[in-house]
Amino acid sequence: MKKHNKKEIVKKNRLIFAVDIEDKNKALDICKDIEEFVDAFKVGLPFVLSNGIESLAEFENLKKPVIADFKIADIPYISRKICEILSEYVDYVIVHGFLGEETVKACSEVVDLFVVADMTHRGHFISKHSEEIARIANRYAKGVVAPATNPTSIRNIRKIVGDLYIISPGVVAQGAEVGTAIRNGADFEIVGRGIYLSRNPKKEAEKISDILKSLP
Ligand code: BMP
Repeated sequence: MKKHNKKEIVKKNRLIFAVDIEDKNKALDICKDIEEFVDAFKVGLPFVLSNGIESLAEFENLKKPVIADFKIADIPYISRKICEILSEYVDYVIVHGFLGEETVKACSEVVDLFVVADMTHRGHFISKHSEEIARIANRYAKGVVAPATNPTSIRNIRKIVGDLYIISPGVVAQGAEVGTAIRNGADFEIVGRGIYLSRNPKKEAEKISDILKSLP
């Protein structure tokens, strides 16, 4: 396996596209089409389980970095192994923080991380531990994932993570308005369905990034 050519995430459009599309050609076509309006592609299990891990290599032809969203949550040894495999294809990996410091540290030794500090849906148990998770992320990660659907949570997490990147899902399809997360301290907003289910993904991505870029 050739060494992956690392791409850094740069804050310009402040938009990350969630590539939760099973059809590889459709996914890559949309990514190419909207690339100028996003800062990274977040690729998760729907894409990788449908197309195989080798399909991640096809993102090499795009200019923007890839964040693998597998929300890794296992013992340190296994989590690190998964991150090591992913590091051959992607630029960043999302891991869960609730597994504790040892798991996050082990992963951070092999790839750059974003740590899930809180989530967008109702009924989970992560919020109770968001601050502890944010403190762990502070030591080992490039950034954290925090919910656009809960601006108070973003503000609390920002106080702990200093200038770490906060990337924030929940925008459009899950009800958060474009710009809410950034106004409350996030660096990037993550949008999936709001772009790929729209009639014209390119126009939609441009519209969203125009709004995000205009924010202070
Ligand atoms: P959508 O814009 O279609 O709702 O997609 C949101 C994306 O962000 C999905 O890939 C989902 O896995 C991810 N996500 C989320 O929605 N909430 C979280 O708390 C954490 C996530 O990673």
